[in-house]
Amino acid sequence: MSQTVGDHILERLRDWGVQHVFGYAGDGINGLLSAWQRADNQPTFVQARHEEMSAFEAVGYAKFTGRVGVCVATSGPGAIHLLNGLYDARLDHVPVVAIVGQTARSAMGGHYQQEVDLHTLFKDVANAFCETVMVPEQLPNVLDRAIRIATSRRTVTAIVVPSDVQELEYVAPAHAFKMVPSSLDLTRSAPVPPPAELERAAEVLNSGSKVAVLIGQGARSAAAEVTEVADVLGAGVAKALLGKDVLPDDLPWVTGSIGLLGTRPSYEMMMGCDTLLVVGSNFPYSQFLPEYGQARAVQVDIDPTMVGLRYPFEVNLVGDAGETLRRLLPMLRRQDDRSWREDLEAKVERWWEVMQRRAFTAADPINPELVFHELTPRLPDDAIIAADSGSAADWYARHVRIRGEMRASLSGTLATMGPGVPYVIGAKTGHPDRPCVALVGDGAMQMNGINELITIAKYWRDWSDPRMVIAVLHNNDLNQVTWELRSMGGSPQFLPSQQLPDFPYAAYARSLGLHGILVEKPEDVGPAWDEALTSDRPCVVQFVTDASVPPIPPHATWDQIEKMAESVVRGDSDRWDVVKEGVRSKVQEMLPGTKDHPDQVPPDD
Ligand SMILES: Cc1ncc(C[n+]2csc(CCOP(=O)(O)OP(=O)(O)O)c2C)c(N)n1
Ligand SMILES: [Mg+2]
Repeated sequence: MSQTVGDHILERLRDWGVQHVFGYAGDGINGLLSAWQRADNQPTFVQARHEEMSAFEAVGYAKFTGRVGVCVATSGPGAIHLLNGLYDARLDHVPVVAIVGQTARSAMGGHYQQEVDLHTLFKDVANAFCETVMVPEQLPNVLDRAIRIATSRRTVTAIVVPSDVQELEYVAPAHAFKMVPSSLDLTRSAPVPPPAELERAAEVLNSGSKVAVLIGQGARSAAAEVTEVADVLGAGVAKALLGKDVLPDDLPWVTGSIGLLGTRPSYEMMMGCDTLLVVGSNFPYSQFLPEYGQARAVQVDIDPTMVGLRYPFEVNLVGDAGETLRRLLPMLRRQDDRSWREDLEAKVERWWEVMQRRAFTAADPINPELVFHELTPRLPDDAIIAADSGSAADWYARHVRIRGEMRASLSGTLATMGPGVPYVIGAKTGHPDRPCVALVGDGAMQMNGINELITIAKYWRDWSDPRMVIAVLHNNDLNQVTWELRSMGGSPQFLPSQQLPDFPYAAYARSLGLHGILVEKPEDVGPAWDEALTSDRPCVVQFVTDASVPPIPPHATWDQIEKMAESVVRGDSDRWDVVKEGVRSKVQEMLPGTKDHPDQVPPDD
């Protein structure tokens, strides 16, 4: 039976095991859409409100399922809208394939409607592979390469299909000159460094007595090996943001997040170590790693182009994290002096006490830290969690304690606003049986999350477990940037850029047939989480939070904290009268006692 190019693209996607495609319609892909109808919607088309959301959904799907994410958009404006989501994928090393339309071949170059130079548009984001299908015989090769390259290099690829080509009859490549055949198979490979390189790494690691380990998402399949290495070396393990769910936080030697959003124990471990092992992480902020020359360092990464970037490593092992560590382990000598590790464990224990204390510090009306603190014990073991960029990322990084089968992510490298809600839509599409939680600021909700609630309302009945909670930090402020302005820009708050208009998030959710809860009192925070996490439908919880609670970085000195507090007090708007008494006193409440190691002070009681 004859097939169009559109039919063939969908068949080939099915052959690759692609079950869902995230997209938005337009006449640049009409040929594909009519093929979709003939294909009885297989793979399933998931419709967003905006192509950027389709791309984010593909990223969330790929992050939480480990499969390739596929998104589709029309030519011109649709392709342009995809861009930010595609960059999110590319920067976080997530495999995503974009399929976009283009004007018909007869009009190309004619300054035609919705014709933009898609190769130039995608030149950077899809630099690994971007190809236009001009004749049917280019398929299946172009599609296969797009999937294979995206998957094996964990990156973004793009296929451009002019609208008239989508409707041509598909003709397979012939066994002939200038024809390129193709095949479907993709096997996983796990490269390992040669024994001599492993010996060099082992020598470095065995020479230290205070070993710090930093893991990222590249260690995902190596949790057991990292655990064993850390045990043998008597090390603590810090986690880069994208590696937050690689190891649970109930292990006493896991120091938690690192960096500006990180924990004090991670910071102190890095500042005090004499040896550093980085596994599967491209954590960019070298000021949170040991002083240059302080530590001998080894890196393990699967990508030879990503090693040696962040620290003057002595040995850069290129290989699969699990396989490499498995081969390294027999070469490592057990550290008998456990004092470094015991000291780290004590710091971690104290840190959680500090977190608890911070969460219960009074605020007006709700301390955002309390929202995250109350969430953690209520999270189901199999929850999937997404945080948006904004102060939510701070509280997520520090307060959410990973355990069980939980998965969690955010836009780690692009740090874009907006992926929180679409990530969990992508997650639910891949795992309809798992509860999902998105932690999102009001700015991000107004940017796009509100619209994407419509998508949730459209699809939630298809999910076998309907639980999806969208938690909104309603602080009427672009708070993260406000604090950045205060601590780095020296400006109290520039209201014309920072202040946000009000919006009834919970009531709006209810108007869509979802559940919505407005929380205005600290004592209602826990019960609201309970209600949301047991709801029979997706639920928006609108937490009215205090914008004056400072996201204190782990390395902040007392002076810096006081400066942040003063910057609020200096704020000249009436709105800030509420906090006049000050973040200063609040900060002091949170960090009683000492100017030297504020975060390390145990609670008074
Ligand atoms: C697309 C995009 N625009 C702007 C920024 C800069 N930015 C980072 S966090 C933030 C504020 C987020 O505000 P909101 O969502 O209300 O969260 P809050 O910090 O108030 O909790 C901004 C503007 C960004 N990261 N991404
Ligand atoms: Mg906000």
